[in-house]
Amino acid sequence: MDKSFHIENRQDLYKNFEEGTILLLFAGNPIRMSADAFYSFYTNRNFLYLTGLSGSNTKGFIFMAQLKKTGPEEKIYILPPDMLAERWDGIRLKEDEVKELSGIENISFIENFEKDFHAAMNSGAYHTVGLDLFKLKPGESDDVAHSFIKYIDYNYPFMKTLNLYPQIRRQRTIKKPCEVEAMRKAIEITGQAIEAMMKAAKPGIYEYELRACFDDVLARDRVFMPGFPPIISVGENNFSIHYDGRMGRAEDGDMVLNDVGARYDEVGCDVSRGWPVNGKFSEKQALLYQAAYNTSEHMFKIIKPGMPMKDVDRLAKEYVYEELKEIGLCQSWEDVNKYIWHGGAHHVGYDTHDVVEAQGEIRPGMIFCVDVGIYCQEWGIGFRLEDNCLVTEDGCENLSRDIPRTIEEIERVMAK
Ligand SMILES: [Mn+2]
Repeated sequence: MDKSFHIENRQDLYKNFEEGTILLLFAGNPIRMSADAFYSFYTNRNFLYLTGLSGSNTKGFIFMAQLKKTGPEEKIYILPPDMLAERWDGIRLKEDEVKELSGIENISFIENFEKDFHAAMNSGAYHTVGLDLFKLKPGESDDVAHSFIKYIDYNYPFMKTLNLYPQIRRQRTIKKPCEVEAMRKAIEITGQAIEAMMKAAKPGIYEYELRACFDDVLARDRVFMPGFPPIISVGENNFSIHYDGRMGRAEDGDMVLNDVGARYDEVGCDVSRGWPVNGKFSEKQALLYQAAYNTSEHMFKIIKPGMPMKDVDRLAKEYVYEELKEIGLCQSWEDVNKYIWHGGAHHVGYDTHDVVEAQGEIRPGMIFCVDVGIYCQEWGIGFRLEDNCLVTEDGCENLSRDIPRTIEEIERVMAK
């Protein structure tokens, strides 16, 4: 992503806060797995959105913006060069690289942060510090921002604090053209990987073999970490929505489920396809798949700006119900819950379940999933059809439409 994107994100953020506010964002710290082993470091996405910096060499970085009368003053605190540490953990980002990626001119070393912050607190020029105070659940353990707010409360009790998260979330709701472009590339790579799995499939194949196929295609496009842990399941395992195993073996007549997404420029997509491992839909599979497909097509026809976001799941469910009634599986509305286990209209972007403000109406520039899952345990058939929908000025575009999705397209790809 060009740094102009991140510069604009910061400018948009500053507009919402008064002079005399300090904004602080932390890249985060590695989380310990066991003994002296750590989980792969993953840069806080709001930090990335505002600075353009991510990856294992951003551990511990801090971004500070001081909103002064003369305008915002920005600074990034990075780790200093350290020959011995870099020998083990890899080369650290240099000052000029950080400047180039972020568009922030003022770079300092992390050891200076406390001193600078103390000086700002005692300068009399600031009344508020804003931090990203997101927590998924109230009882969740503190991250670096939550720990730091306690430090502020203790050392500078006169200072007000506020949560930047709602404003950043508001900004992330509408995607800029460069994000849409990155999303298109992520989807293109994902499509190649799904097609490769379709072509490799045959009765007897294991989930781990399909997974290896997926990883291989992504790696060729230098995507070493997908947007989220891929869900690649077969047969009965398709009934576990967030399945995490790899040892399932596809028997002749089983369906394969892929709920996967590559990332490009850190922007991730989320696409699901369900298809028969033997390359030919059975009669029952075709009936259910066509129901999901018709529903999805219907949704892409009606989604447009102004429609309430919550209607996407509701209307999809109502449409599937009509389809299942036609097939004879549903007699009354209550029956539909036997087959529809989830909605799926979540936004995508830097996060797979993207951080947005989406309670209200659909607006141009939003990208969210249209996900139709049908789980018919009595027939042993479960799958979902999930595509990524870009809202345009007068309707929407199915960004993942080129990834095989009709019965004919899937059977044609698998016949090759
Ligand atoms: Mn999804």
